Amino acid sequence: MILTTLNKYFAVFVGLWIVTLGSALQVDAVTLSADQATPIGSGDTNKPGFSVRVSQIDVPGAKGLVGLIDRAEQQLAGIIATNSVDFSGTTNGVFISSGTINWNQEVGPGGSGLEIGNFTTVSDPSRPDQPIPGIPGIGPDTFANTDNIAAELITYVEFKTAGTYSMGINSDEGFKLTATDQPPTQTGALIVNGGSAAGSYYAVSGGSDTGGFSTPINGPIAGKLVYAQAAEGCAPFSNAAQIAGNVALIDRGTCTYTEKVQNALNAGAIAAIIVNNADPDSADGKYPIQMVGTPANLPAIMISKPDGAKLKTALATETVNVTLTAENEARLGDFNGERTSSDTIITLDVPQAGVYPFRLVWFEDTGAANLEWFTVQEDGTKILLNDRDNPAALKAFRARNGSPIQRPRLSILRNVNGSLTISWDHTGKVQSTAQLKISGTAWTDLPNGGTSPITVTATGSAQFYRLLSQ
Ligand SMILES: [Ca+2]
Ligand SMILES: [Ca+2]
Ligand SMILES: [Ca+2]
Repeated sequence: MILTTLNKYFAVFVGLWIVTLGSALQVDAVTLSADQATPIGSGDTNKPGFSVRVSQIDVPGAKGLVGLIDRAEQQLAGIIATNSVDFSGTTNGVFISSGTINWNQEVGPGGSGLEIGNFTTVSDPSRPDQPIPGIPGIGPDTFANTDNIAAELITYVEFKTAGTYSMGINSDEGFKLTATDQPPTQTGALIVNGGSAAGSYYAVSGGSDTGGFSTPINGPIAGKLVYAQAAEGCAPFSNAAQIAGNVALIDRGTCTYTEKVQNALNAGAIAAIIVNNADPDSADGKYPIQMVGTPANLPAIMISKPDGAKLKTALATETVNVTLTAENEARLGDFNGERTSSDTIITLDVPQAGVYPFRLVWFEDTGAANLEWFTVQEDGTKILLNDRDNPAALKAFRARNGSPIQRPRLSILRNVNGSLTISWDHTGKVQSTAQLKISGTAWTDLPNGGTSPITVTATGSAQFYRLLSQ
C-alpha cells in the first residue's frame, strides 16, 4: 500500500504479515528525492567540481576485464587486482577535478591527441578534451596503461528551480548514475564468509539482466559451497544429495554453461559458481568472462581459476560458506555494456530547488576511452556540468554545508504475545486506521504517539500505521 500523494508518510500494512514499504515512495528512478536536498547556496564555494577515484588494471586487451558495471564497482572496491593508476597529485587517493568532466585518454601523456564526443577544441564554444586523472597508469605493460579503467565521480549539483532537467553522459564504454554520495553495499562480488579463504572475489554474473543466460541475482544468496561430482558438471551430479539446498561449485569445460547450471538446478542447488579454466598466462587471461547460452533458471556466476583453486583448497579441509551479492541499487540511468563514444540522456524530475548528491561510475575496457557529463537545454544545446564560463551551466561542488532533512523511518515488530512495538528515528507522530480509502481515510492518533517506541495491541483483521513527520 503506497500513499503516493502523502510524501511525508510511510505506510505499513499489518495483517498476517508485516511489510514495511518505506523505500517504495522512491520507485521512480529518474525522480530525485527532495529529502536528499540541501538548500540553494549550500554548495561549498571553496570546493567546486568533483571528487574522483580512478582504478586501472594493467592487463592487455585480450586478457582484460568485462565491460559491465558490476566489474567497475568491484574494481573500485579494490578486489580485482592491483590499481596501476598514477596517484601523483592525489589526496588520500582522491583526485580533485574543480572544472568540468570532458575526459579523453588520447589527450593524456603518450596519446594521439584525437578528440571525441560533443565537447572538443573545435566545438562551439571550444572545450578542449582533458586527460583522465591518473591515466595512463604506471604498470609495466605500457600497451595496457590506458585500458581496464574504472572511475567514481562524486559531486553535489545545484538546481536553482524545481522542474525537469535533461542530464547527459557521453561515454566509451559504459556508466551508472545514482542519486547518492556513497558506494553500494553490494558490488556483485562473491564473498567467502570466514575460514581460510575468507574475503571478496571478483565475480561476473551470468544473469540475463547483463546479457547472460541465468537467473538475475536480485539480492544476497547465501549458502554452503559444495564441489560438484564430477567437477565439470556435465552429467547428473553423483553428490546431488550434498548439493541440494547449497551452492554448487563447477569447473568450466567440456559442456555448455547451460548444461552445468541445469544439472545444478536438478540437484537442488540454490546457485552455481563456475570456475574459469583459463590460466593467467593463456591467450584469454585468467579473469572470468560473461557466460551466455540457452536460458537456465538458476543464478550463476563465474570466478577466475586461481580464485577457484583457493576455494577448492579450503573445501578440502573445512566448511566454506559463501554469499553471492547483487549490484542492483536504484539508478538514475546507465549504459551497462561496451560502446564507442555515445550519448545517454537522462530525464531528471527535480522536486524542489536545492543541492543534490550524485555518484557517477564510469568504466572502459580497450581502445578509445572518454567521458563527458553535461545537461541539455530545451533547444538541444549541451552544456558541460560545472562550466563556470557558461552562466547557464549547473554548478557542481565537491562538498556541501548542512545535512539533508531525513525522512523518518518507521519499523514495526510483532512481539511473542501478539502486541506490536512501533519505533521510529525522527520527530513524528504515529497514526492508525483499520481501513485505507482512496481519499478521506480516517486516521487516529495513537496514545503516546509522539514518543518512540510505543507498544500497541493489534485488533481486527488488518491495521494500517503511518508516521506523520513534524
Ligand atoms: Ca570530448
Ligand atoms: Ca583504452
Ligand atoms: Ca573503449
